[in-house]
Amino acid sequence: RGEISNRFDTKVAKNLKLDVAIVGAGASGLYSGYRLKNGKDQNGNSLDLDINIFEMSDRVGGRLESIKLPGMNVVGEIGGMRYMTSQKIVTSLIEDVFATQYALDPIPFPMGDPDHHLYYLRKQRFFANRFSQAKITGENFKTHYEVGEKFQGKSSDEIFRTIIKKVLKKGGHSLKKIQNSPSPRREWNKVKKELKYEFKGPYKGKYVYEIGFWNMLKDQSSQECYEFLAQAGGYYSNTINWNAAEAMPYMVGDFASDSVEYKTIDGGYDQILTCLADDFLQNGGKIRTKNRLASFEKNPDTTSVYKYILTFYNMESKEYWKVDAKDIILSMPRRSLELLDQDNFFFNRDKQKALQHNLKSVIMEPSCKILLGFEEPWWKETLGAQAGESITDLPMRQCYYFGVDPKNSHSLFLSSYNDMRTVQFWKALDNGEKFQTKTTKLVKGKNFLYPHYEHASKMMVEEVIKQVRDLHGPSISVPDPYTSAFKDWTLDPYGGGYHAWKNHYKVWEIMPYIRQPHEEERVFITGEAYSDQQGWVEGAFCVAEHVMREKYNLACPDWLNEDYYLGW
Ligand code: LYS
Repeated sequence: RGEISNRFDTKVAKNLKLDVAIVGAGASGLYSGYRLKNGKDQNGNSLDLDINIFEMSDRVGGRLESIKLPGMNVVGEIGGMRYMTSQKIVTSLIEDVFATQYALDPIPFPMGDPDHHLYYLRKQRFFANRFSQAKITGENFKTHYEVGEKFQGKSSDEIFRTIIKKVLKKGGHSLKKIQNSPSPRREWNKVKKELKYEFKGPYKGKYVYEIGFWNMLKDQSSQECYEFLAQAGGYYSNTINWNAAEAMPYMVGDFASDSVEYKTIDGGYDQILTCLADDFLQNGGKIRTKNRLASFEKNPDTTSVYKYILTFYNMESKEYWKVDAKDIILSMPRRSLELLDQDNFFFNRDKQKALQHNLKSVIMEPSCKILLGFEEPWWKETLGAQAGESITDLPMRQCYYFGVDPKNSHSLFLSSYNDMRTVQFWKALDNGEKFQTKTTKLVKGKNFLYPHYEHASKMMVEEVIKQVRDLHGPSISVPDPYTSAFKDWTLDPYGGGYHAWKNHYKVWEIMPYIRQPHEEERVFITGEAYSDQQGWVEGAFCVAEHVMREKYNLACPDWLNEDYYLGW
């Protein structure tokens, strides 16, 4: 992985003329490059195009970033960390295409055992199995939330499912039927369009996509029950007031589902993207890092086949330079798009009202992670946890008991995975003295920082450890960590760790619109942000695959089932 960056170009290249300029070397940009170079048209022929991928940072991978902390051979994920086996593009690439080509090793992403995971909500500490156990013993387990008689004793996952089933039923649909259909996602998309909210009250007769998920949850339960759902669910992003119709399959297909299989790649999830990059380079593509797109214009020479001129800022030479291209694929999230020149022909804020309106159809969701390294996996003996997570309403929100180096005891702990409003809590601590890596029996030298990722501040580590101790309670002693890493995906150019559709917008219209906002222009937009699997690599891949089929006439790759549903 270290060496792939040696094959990136960072310099200004004069008189560059391209068939396709892809901007952004994250999941959707790399996938687009890979498919354009590797794919075949309907007649089985390669496209033979000149393609460059431009990237403003010095690395590829976007919001996937696997790092190695000192003193352990366990890889830490500071960004996206897993996939679901129901997601066929990412799964086939990892387990089929690249498993042979690059010897990728897909491994389970274990969620551990709820008998050994904790909840700490409103100062009440209990094991995650408490709800299911109470059912066996007949106890009507009461949390510190007045969720009401109807929902008391139910876990947040159960309540989500109960509410979603009920709304579907009243609208004339059945969750079972959707989930048992050959393509639940295709079926959901039909339902999302037509489902009406048929309950008495302020939302009666509205389409579900017109209301927010918070609106719906509160209406179906109470504000107090909503608080329970938001906090016990681990992610604030899942319960903000986003598009209720989009939220329904999102919740039952993943977070509130009991049959999800998560996996990752041994040695780091970002290898899925470095493999795409490597294949693209091997097939003659170029990746130009440290080049930031500033703007793009139409070629004043209207007879030229190179319809567009892109202006890049080269971070090394600190100069602007120009590239001619026939097509542009903007593979970037909302914030990155909005950082581009908003006065050019494409974005023009006075003239391109539809695009400007539609770009705002998604909410950018702040999120950050704090990783800690420990000399011992303290959670194993005291808590009995092998993997998986504990959840709290404290600003750390979710922690994950990650791997232990098989050769020694140094262990990785995701001490905070949090999103939306809690990110501000940590942001304020992201300054001052850094937490220095300490000498251990395996880490030599003293007080040093590793250069290739950001460390947490001393203050942040002290605060997060305090919360971790609070969550685990007095009977579990949590030692001091020896090293840390911190990543806030809210910062530019990302604007957030992931995205969510706003209510009211007709997602089935926006998705195809965003892929090619102006019919007469070959400027495409791809990425997770405007996908129907937001917060997942698969979302980015599906949108890019759509562009490959619709705009480049590529045939379905032989490793993917022709019927696999790519979404709207
Ligand atoms: N895919 C992400 C995860 O597994 C979830 C993002 C949640 C966004 N609402 O944690």
